[in-house]
Amino acid sequence: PRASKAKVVDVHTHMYPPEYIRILESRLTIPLVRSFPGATDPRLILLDAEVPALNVALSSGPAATPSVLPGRPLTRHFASLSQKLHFMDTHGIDISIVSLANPWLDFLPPATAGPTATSINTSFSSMCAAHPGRLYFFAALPLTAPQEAILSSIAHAAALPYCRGVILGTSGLGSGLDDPLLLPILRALATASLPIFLHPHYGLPNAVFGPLAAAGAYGHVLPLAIGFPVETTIAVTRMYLAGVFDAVPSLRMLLAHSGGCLPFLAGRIESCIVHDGHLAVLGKTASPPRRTVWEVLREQVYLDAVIYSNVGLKAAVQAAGEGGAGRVMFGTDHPFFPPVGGGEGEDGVWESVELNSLAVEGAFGAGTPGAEGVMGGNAVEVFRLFGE
Ligand code: 5CU
Repeated sequence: PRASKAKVVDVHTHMYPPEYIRILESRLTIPLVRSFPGATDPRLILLDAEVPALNVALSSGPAATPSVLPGRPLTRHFASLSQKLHFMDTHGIDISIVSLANPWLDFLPPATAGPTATSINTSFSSMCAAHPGRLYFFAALPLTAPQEAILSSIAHAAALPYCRGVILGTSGLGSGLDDPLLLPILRALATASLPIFLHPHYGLPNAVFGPLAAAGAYGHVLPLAIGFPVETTIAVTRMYLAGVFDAVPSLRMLLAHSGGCLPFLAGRIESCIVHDGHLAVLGKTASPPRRTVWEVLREQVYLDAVIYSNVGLKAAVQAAGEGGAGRVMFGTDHPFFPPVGGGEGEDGVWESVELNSLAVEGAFGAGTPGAEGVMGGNAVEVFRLFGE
């Protein structure tokens, strides 16, 4: 038991409701779930980088056990509410803001995306209602559906009592988050006071990682450690360059993985803008009136603390500016990054969680106001987690 009474809040924690798993089980292309002979759990295959291993596994025939299993095990942690609560109890987490994991509803046909969003968001809402004060959620949006369906889904989510925002990937309506056609959606979210939890999925093209990666030599390290954060960095920089933050000044975003590389690269992005001859001709470099990247980060952006080291965490806090510790929030990424080996180890303490809480202690000192804010106090205030 912790000595401190300060709440611990996990803002980055995922689930796939059973109906979502059923959709994945019915699919022939990624994202999909497949069982292989000899594997304890079915495999969850999500990322483009996992397709070469999937193809090798499928080519060995339905009765053969592949030498390398593609994707990751679909453990009981992905869909089970009791497992989520057990995980929270094991790690001293008082409150979780749960979200559908990637790739959300991005792959659904336009006709089914809207009804699926309604059904999945209602499931999340019912889960939260069964544990009032312990669970809240970020809703998923049917981004492949027509605009009216997306706007109705936002209205539906905003009316659900435990909804505290929406989770989005970087694809937007298909052309990214700097797409002018997305502005009505972003405005509707801002008007409904629903912040966006921005999370990567698409990473970088496999070719960037090279043939050895495609042959499986480096496991999942490159797409997860580099592809994901770079994707987030590019998506937010595109939004900044397109003037999205100025067009929707009340929009608020929580960026996964401490904003990817943004805390480290914001200075370079700024300098590249200031020194860009083309932007100068367009009158887009002078500040003011331009809000700098730093200003936008400090005014419209929150960062999670899922960065696994106090070096990255300190950069995130500094990027968030004076009082920046108030804009950074603890997360676990459960059920991803379980202890390797599976089995009973998954019911104990996860090293991936400890690395993140140790990073907070290392950056602020255990039990300090800064640490307590990052571990939970900030999320309670920002996401209004007051127990209703
Ligand atoms: O391990 C992974 O691939 C992932 C993922 O897909 N999504 C996520 O949130 N974390 C890890």
